[in-house]
Amino acid sequence: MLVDRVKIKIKAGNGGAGAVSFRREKYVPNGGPNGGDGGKGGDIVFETSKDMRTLSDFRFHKKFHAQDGEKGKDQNKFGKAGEDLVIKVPLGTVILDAETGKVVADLNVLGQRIILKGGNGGKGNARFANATRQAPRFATPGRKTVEREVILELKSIADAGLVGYPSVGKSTLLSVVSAAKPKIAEYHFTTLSPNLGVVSKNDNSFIMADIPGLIEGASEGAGLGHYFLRHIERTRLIVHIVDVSGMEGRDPVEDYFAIRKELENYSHELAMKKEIVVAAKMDIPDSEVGLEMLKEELEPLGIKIFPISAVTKEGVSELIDGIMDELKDIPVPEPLEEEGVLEEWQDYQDNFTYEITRDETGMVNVDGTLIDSIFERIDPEDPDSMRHFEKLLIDYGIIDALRKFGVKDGEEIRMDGEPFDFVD
Ligand SMILES: Nc1nc2c(ncn2[C@@H]2O[C@H](COP(=O)(O)OP(=O)(O)OP(=O)(O)O)[C@@H](O)[C@H]2O)c(=O)[nH]1
Ligand SMILES: [Mg+2]
Repeated sequence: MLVDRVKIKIKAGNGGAGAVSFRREKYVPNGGPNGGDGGKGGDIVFETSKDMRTLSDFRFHKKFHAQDGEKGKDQNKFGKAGEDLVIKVPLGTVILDAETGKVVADLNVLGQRIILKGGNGGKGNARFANATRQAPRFATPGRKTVEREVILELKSIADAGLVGYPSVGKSTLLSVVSAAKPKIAEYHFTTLSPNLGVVSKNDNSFIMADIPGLIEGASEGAGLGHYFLRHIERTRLIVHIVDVSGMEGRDPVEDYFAIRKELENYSHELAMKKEIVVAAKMDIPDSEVGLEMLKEELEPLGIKIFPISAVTKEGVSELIDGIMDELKDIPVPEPLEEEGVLEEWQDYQDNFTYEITRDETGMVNVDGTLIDSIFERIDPEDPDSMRHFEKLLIDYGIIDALRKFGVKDGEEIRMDGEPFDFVD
């Protein structure tokens, strides 16, 4: 089964916590603070590959968490940064926000792109020493990151897309004009997932996509047609292959219009793309008859027909010239517009800070934008909401941080100025 749409979870690494530690020297009873900063969490990086053709790697692997940064250490040593997690995807993969369906990123160029940034490490206590506070007993926690659920959707990037009924010779043509080695056989639906090949001639080249055969009703899902048509949504030129040999007992003119109808039903935009027609299997006797029928119907409509035989290679070179000629005048499609999701996510994360301090009276205070945002999400009158509140405190590492800070069971603390009893 073709896998070209998957839902996965991604999360950049948390920042490591800053350390609380003091110098220990011979004869020096109370050395200065020397707790180092925590390391930055690893990023989530997507890398496009032109050799990957499906998203099947994601069928069973759906959770991608980059490494957390290490905690800071004593002697002013920084914690190690978490390793980035590089996720390889086929060229042409679109990332959508699973919650809103918004376009997060359109990975339509070869290379790497950071999608989620790792959390910054917390600051060690060494950083908090000043003239009046010589022995700070606190450090800041690393920045926690948020897990995001995204949908990966593959929309192949190709200049020319081969469409047509099953067994008309699409894959055979691709194998003859490029280095691609698609499966070829006389039965229908030999091709089960799109194949890409680079076609080069003289100093020019373009990418050709071979998709599985279409049948009537493809636009409504017959033969998985819908999935396949997605792959040619972004091709610049449609190369419509019609078997004119009559060897399957079908009428080439009817075939042509039936496929046109499916393209139109799928999307008007797709149907509006420039198209050229290839009359295939010209080496077979009787194909001349089919070619004439097709010419008679299509030439008055201004449609160009290229007769070829992938077996004898007759007409193939002229077809490549013809495709290159058409592509000269068709602009490269713009990538999908990214809808500001990455900025929103980053913003959200950047604002997530909190600090634990102990004031002159000994009271522990927890403040910061993270606390604000948690309070925004709870209703103190509602027990369910308060359970959620506790869970959030645990998830964001605040309980742990308080415990490490030295808060004892039953001790009263203030969060955002509100009194709470710290109960483990
Ligand atoms: N005689 C002749 N046979 C051809 C030619 N091109 C393809 N064939 C044969 O037609 C059959 C189908 O070819 P494929 O290339 O697999 O067809 P397809 O359009 O990719 O088919 P699906 O992947 O099933 O949609 C194979 O048996 C090929 O050998 C040609 O130019 N001449
Ligand atoms: Mg095929």
